[in-house]
Amino acid sequence: MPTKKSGNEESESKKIIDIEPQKKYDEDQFLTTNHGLRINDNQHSLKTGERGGTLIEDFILREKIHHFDHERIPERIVHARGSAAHGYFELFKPIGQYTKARLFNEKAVRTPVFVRFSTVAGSRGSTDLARDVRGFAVKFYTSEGNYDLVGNNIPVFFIQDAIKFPDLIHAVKPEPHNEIPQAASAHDTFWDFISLMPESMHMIMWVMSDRAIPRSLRMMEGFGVHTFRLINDAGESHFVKFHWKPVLGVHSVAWDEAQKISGKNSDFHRQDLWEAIESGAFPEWELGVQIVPEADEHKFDFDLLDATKIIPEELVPVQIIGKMTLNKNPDNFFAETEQVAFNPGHLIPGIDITNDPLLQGRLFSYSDTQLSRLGSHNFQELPINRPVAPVHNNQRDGHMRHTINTGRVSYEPNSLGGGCPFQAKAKEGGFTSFPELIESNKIRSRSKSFLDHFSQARLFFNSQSDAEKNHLIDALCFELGKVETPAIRKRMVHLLSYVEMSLAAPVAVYLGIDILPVPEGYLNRSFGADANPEDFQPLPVKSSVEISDALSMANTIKNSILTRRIAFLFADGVDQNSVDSVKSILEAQGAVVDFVAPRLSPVSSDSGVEYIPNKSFLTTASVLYDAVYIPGGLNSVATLAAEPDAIHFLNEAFKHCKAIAADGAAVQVLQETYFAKKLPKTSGKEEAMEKGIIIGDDPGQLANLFTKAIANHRFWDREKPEKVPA
Ligand code: HDE
Repeated sequence: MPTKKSGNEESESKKIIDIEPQKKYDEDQFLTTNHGLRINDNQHSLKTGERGGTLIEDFILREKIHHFDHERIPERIVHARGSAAHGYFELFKPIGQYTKARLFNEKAVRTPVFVRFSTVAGSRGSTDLARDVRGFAVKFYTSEGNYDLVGNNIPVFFIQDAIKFPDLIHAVKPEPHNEIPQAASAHDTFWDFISLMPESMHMIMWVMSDRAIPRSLRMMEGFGVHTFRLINDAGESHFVKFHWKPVLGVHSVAWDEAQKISGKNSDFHRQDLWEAIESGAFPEWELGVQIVPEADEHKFDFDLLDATKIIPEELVPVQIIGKMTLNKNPDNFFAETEQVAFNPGHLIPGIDITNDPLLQGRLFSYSDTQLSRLGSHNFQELPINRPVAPVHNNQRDGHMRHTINTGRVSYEPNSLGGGCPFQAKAKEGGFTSFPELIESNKIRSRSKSFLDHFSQARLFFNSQSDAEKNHLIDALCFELGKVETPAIRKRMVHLLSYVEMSLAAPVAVYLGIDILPVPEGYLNRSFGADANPEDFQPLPVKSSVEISDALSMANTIKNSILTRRIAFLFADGVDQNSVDSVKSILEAQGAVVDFVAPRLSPVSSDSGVEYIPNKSFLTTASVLYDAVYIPGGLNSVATLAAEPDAIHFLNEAFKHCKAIAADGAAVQVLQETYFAKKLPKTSGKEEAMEKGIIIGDDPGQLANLFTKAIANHRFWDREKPEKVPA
């Protein structure tokens, strides 16, 4: 619909009329100090005369500045940059046969959740589009206490034992002498470490794939990573892996695009999440579980306790049991997103941990890190961390205590407090750890069942589409190309050759390295000083599953354009019908349309109706959109054809394999692009669809074909053969 005024302008002027009188007369709105004193001058400090020095007695100034000086808390050592939202979880399919957790038994209950997504390596102010793992941490506020599923968007991890975590993070973070590079793994220390840790090879495949540069936080999977236990009423245990499957499918951007987005809008993911929720397009994920009976623990060719392994879905299918919806943005970033404190040890009855040595180390780390970050063990009392289940215990005092505990009893057992609070029996909801039988020596070692480091890396690589394989190879060329130490590059290429020659060879050619056999005893440093290195050589295992469709994003859901951003490029004289009809069809399916013009001043259409551009070529960029449309209109088309910024916009969209549509009357603009010679001769044909370029004279038909092309996400197949400069 054409508008005379943008939506923003209207609500802006309305706000002033509505809120101003209320502010003036509402007594609660007076500015006060933190002890409640009303302030009558927030413009001047107290001075010895108009031009005199400031008096130390100005307690109002002192309080304000002191509070300000202490506004920052230490950022998280990892996962510092995050974006979060509130929502709820609904169960479709109770799984009482496996777990007594009410969360997974009560269909009628909507369990509130708070979810924080994050990058790992970058600081709080770093870019969203770094090549990195994404944190996917969910806090369920259940009636039995908070349950935290603190996962990632990648189902495996770099290391097998928690004792290597500080080494890994020191290696990936900016190098300590010069704090370079920020939020990037493409540097010597990271690859030095990785090249000496063959166990990381499966994770490296995921991190070098497009999974590490998601299109949106709303379009990525989540995984619990470790194998956990579910315990039912009878006390029986089943192993479980948790999966979050995004309803919009799993989609990524191109690496060149990711780097450009980092410059054009480093808050790209944060803003995307925020705007989707504000617009009512609530992000959704289905929760799936892979269940393995206790008796099948040793049935697989990998160890369930090894966090560098997945359970291929071909071996154990993912059963969908519920759905999570995020429907509310935080009110305050610091109070909620920054202060939320997750902990894999926040368990509820019916869910328990396993002996995964990576998980075991995490159990200690999270509460410890909260202490240094939030300053006190009373962080559980912060509103965002408070459980909805009542808290009764004898823990007392400490910094910043909020609770006012009454009475004289803070010990148990007691008679003076009537014995309260009582311990709960298991049937009263008390937590009992799974009584796993343990018969072993105290030992620093690793199970031989952890020594296969390559079979699942190979499974991942071989399961990718050709375009995905190319991206992975390109990512390795980029990352290792940034490494300056030749020996590190060599070691990495050797390791890659253990994964798959068709992966290692192009990387070796790019780097100009020969693939040589790896010296004996070198491949695994995960042995102690007194151990025999021979005992720790990687096992040459072949995965029983050779291709897994679930591992390729080419097989993801591609049936929706909900929340996809489409740029309409136009100028004065644009054909109104060509704009309105395509826009209404796209918007009816939930897409978001931005008008992009050479200037921000109103654009008059051929019918005289004015459009207010949301963006100009100066304030936005092709990389911030999923698709581009050029409506007709003689003058508009002529202006754009002569506008280098518009042509660059289109060339970039083509380079990043996006859908591009043009009214039949706008072909002149396309003809100015680098990809002009690849344009289909006829409109609306299969051939056009295959390339993702749609040209048509009938706006309705064009919009429908365009919709299919946008839902397809990207036309990766045209990337290499039809590469254009942009
Ligand atoms: Fe974490 N991790 N981690 N981690 N992790 C933290 O806790 C740690 C690991 C994950 O949005 C820290 O509160 C160790 C695996 C997420 O607030 C810290 C080890 C997985 C988040 C910590 C791991 C994760 C964290 C830093 C190896 C996927 C962000 C701030 C044993 C299953 C949560 C904090 C949020 C955060 C330690 C490995 C996920 C330092 C020691 C594996 C999503 O405690």
